[in-house]
Amino acid sequence: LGGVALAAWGRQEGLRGMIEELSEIGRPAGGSIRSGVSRVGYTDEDIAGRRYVMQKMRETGGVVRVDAAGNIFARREGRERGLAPVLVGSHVDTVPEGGNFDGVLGALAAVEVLRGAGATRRGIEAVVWACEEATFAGASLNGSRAAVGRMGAEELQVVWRGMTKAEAIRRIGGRPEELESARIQPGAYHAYVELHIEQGGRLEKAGVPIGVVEGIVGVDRYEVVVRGEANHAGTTPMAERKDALVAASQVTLAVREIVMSEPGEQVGTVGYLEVKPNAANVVPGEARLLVEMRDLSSAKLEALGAKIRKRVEAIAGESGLRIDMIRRGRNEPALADAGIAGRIEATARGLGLGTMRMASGAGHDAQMMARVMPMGMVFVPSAGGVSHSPREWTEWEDCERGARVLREVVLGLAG
Ligand code: HGY
Ligand code: MN
Ligand code: MN
Repeated sequence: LGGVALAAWGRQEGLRGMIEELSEIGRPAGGSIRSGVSRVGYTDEDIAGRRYVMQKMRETGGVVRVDAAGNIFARREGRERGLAPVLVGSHVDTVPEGGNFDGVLGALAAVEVLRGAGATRRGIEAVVWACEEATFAGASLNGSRAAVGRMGAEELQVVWRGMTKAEAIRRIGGRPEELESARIQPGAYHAYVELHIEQGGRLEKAGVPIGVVEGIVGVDRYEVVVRGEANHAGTTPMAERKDALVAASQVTLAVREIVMSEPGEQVGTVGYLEVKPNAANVVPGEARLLVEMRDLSSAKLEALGAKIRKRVEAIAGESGLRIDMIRRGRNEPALADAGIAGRIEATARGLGLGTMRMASGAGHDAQMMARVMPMGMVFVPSAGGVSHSPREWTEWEDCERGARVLREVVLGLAG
C-alpha cells in the first residue's frame, strides 16, 4: 500500500511540482506562487511557459507538434490506430497579474494523463490552446477558435501592442498564412475533456469537490473608440471641450446600467481602458474601451449589444464626439455532452467524491471544441471564488482530486 500511496503522492508531486515550476515563469520579482503570474498570450513570458510545457510533454514520450494557430499537441498512439483519439487539455497563457491555476491545472493534468496512460484502445492527445484569454484586442479562445474555423483573415490584421495578430501567431511558432491547416474536422477526435478551476465560489460554498459542467456561457466583446480633441487643460473652457474620457466614462456606466436593467444572470464589464495622451494637463483626445457581456443566451447578448449601441450613439450625439463600437469577439454558448457529463459524475462518485452540476460563467476552449466533438468539463473549487487575480488559489488536494477524475474519465473514453 505504501508503494501505491507513494506513487499517488509522486503523481501529486508530479502535478504539483509542475504547477509550482510553471508558476515561476512570469512571476513578479521576489514573489512566490501566491504572488500571481503574468504570461499574456503571444508575449515572451507566454513563449517561455509554452516551452516548459512542451518539454514536459516530450518527457512523457508524447509526440509534440505545433499547429498553424500555435496550438501545442502531444499524442500517445492507441492500440487501434484507426480509432479517433481522445483530446484533453487547456491553456497556459494568463491574464495580466492572474493566478497560477487558471488553465494551467488542466493543461498540466493532461500531461499527467499522457504520462500515466497505459496501452489504451484509442490514442490520447494532450493539447495546450494558444492565447485563450481576451488579451489581444479583446478576442479570446484564439487557438481553439482557429481550430474550428472561427478566425477570419480580417482578424489576422487586427493590430494590438504594435503588431498584427498574424505576427503574434508567428511569434509563438504558428503559421498564420496556413491557418486553415489547423482546422479540426468533426470525427477527428472521439471526445474532448477539460479540467479547470471553477473561478467562482459555488463548489466551495457547497463543500463539493467536483463540478460537472453542463453548459458554458456565450461571450460578446466590443471595442469602443471615443475620439475627442486633445487640448490644453488650463486654457480650454469647459463648454468648448471634446473630452474623450468623460464620454468613455458615460459609456462605462451605461454598460452597467443596461446589463443590470434586465432580469437574469447576465454580466457586463468594461475591464480595459486606454486614454490618449493620458497626461494630467491634457484634455483626453481619445479613449478606447473593451466591453464584454456574458450569458447562456445568444439572443439576450444580441439584444443587450443593440441597447448599448443605441446608448453609445446618444452619448456621441450629446457630446459631439465620434464614437465607434466594433465587435471584437463572439463566442457562442455551448452545452456539454450529456454522456460525458454523466461519465464525469459517475467517475467522481466512484472515487467517493461528491459532485454538483453547474454552468460555467467563464469562457473556455471547450466551448469551441463542442462544435466538432462531444465535450465535457471537470471543475474543482476556487478558494474564495477568486480568479484572474494573484489571490486565485486551489488547494493541492483539490487539484489532485480533479486530476484523478480527469484521468479516469479520459482513460475510460480511450478504452
Ligand atoms: O475570461 C474567461 O472567461 C476565461 O477566464 N478565459
Ligand atoms: Mn481565464
Ligand atoms: Mn481559463
